[in-house]
Order: sequence, then C-alpha cells, then structure tokens
Amino acid sequence: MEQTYIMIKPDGVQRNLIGEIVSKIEKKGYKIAAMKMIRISRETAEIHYGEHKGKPFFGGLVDFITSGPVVAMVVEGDDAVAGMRKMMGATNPLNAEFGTIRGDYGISVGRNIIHGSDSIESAKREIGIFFKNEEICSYERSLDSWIYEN
Ligand code: ABT
Ligand code: MG
Repeated sequence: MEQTYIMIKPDGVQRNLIGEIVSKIEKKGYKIAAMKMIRISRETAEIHYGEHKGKPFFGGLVDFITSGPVVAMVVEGDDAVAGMRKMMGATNPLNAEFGTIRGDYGISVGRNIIHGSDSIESAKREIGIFFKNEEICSYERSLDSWIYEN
C-alpha cells in the first residue's frame, strides 16, 4: 500500500481547516496511518524544503512553515501520492480547480494550506524526516472491501 506525507501548514491550522481536511481524506477512503501536531524547527524545515535552497522564496518559505504548529500525517492508499496531489490542487491556488483544497480555500501561493509529497521517493524521504517507524500504525479496516475492489 502506497504512503504519502501530508502536512496541514500553519495557515491551515490557524484557519481552523484541520477537521475539514482530515474529513476529506477520510471520506475519500484513504487511511490515516499516523498523525501529530508539531512545531517544525528551522533546521528540519530547511531539510524538508532542501530542493528549494537558494531560490528567492526559500527564506520566506522557511519562516512561514516554522511560524506555527502544523499537522503532520502519513496517508495510505492505492496511488495515495498522486491522489492526494489531486485532492490538494495546483501549487498556486489561482490554478487549483474548485473542489480541491487549495482551489476552495487558498488565494496566495505562499499560503497554500497543505503539503503533499510529489513522488513516491519524496514521500519516503519526508516520512523519514517527520516520523519514527513506531509512530506509524498498521491496522485493519473492516470497510476496505467497500473501498477497494481487490
Ligand atoms: P509544497 O506542498 O509546499 O511542497 O508545495 P508544492 O509541492 O505544491 O509546490 P513546490 B514547488 O514544492 O513549492 C514549495 C513551496 O514554495 C512556495 N513557492 C513555490 C513560492 O512561494 N513561490 C514559488 O515561486 C514557488 C515555485 C509554495 C510552496 N509552499 N508554500 N507555502
Ligand atoms: Mg513540493
């Protein structure tokens, strides 16, 4: 089963969107395998956003992601990486379709509410940054046969 790293950013937490977002993930049928509220250190933020180091928006991005608590999650399901990116919508909320999280709730690219891994490799890397193995729960859901054909 594929896993992805999802994070409700400080703006999503401040805007009381935690419940809305968790509910969307649950209703879609994905399984939440881990979840915690944390305040990210600058050091961790710089590792997480390492691919953007040197870009003009990097400093502001690190300031923003460390500015308040975030909700970190491991979300599991068939094609969960691509599926969650679809649910989130485009990076710039202006280009995100209505019905997506960013399309419905965001306006500005630097306040785009939610993070989701952009590939299976990124997901593995990011889950490793934020979670210890023992924090990720493996459990059966009796309704899985109503979500998955096989
Ligand atoms: P993240 O989930 O935050 O990684 O966003 P996403 O993968 O959709 O987009 P990327 B390209 O990884 O953007 C990372 C964060 O940087 C912000 N950003 C990006 C800017 O502010 N200006 C830019 O020109 C670009 C390309 C948006 C993303 N997060 N926030 N907040
Ligand atoms: Mg990204």
